[in-house]
Amino acid sequence: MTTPTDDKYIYFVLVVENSIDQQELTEYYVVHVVPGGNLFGGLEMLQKENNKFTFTYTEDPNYGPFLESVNGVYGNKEEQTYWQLLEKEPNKEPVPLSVGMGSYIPREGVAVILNFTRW
Ligand code: B12
Repeated sequence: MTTPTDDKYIYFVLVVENSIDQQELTEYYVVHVVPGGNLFGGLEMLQKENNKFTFTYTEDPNYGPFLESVNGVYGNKEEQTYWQLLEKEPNKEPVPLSVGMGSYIPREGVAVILNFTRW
């Protein structure tokens, strides 16, 4: 893993949680993106560097990448489950992202939450 000491990267915490199966432990990762880089790029880099994190996505013609699975847990239309994306600033409540992971640009110090839930 590269551990740059200059400000070449933006760092944020990624939280993977499961509100449907409470047995699943919440996981935390430190992710980096290039300045102005999107969440999707950060997840790609994390997957490359950390063998405990995997994800899959489908490509939507209008909105870009749709997060389909995280660490082997898949959203499912029939069961109405999906991976919800949220942003949490320090000392604030989490807020669902209004754009997908291909359009969201993480800022230094935020936590991004991937929450497995129902619609
Ligand atoms: C229904 C819906 C959903 C459902 C889709 C499943 C279902 N019920 O069938 C669920 C709840 C899963 C969903 C999730 C999300 N959604 Co949504 N969703 C919609 C909504 C209201 C209607 C889409 C639809 O059915 N169109 C009609 C069908 C016939 O067309 P379709 O092309 O086949 O629709 C598919 C795509 O829209 C896709 N889809 C839905 N949402 C999203 C979001 C992203 C980023 C992608 C790539 C694809 C995608 O799922 C639809 C069914 O297969 C639209 C707003 C709107 N009124 O259009 C928002 C909308 C598309 N969603 C949006 C967002 C932001 C999200 C989330 C990122 C929210 C979040 N914070 O987690 C997540 C996706 C996270 C992920 N895993 O990547 C935004 C996208 C904006 C953008 N520029 O990226 C929209 C435009 C709402 C808004 N903010 O104005 N969504």
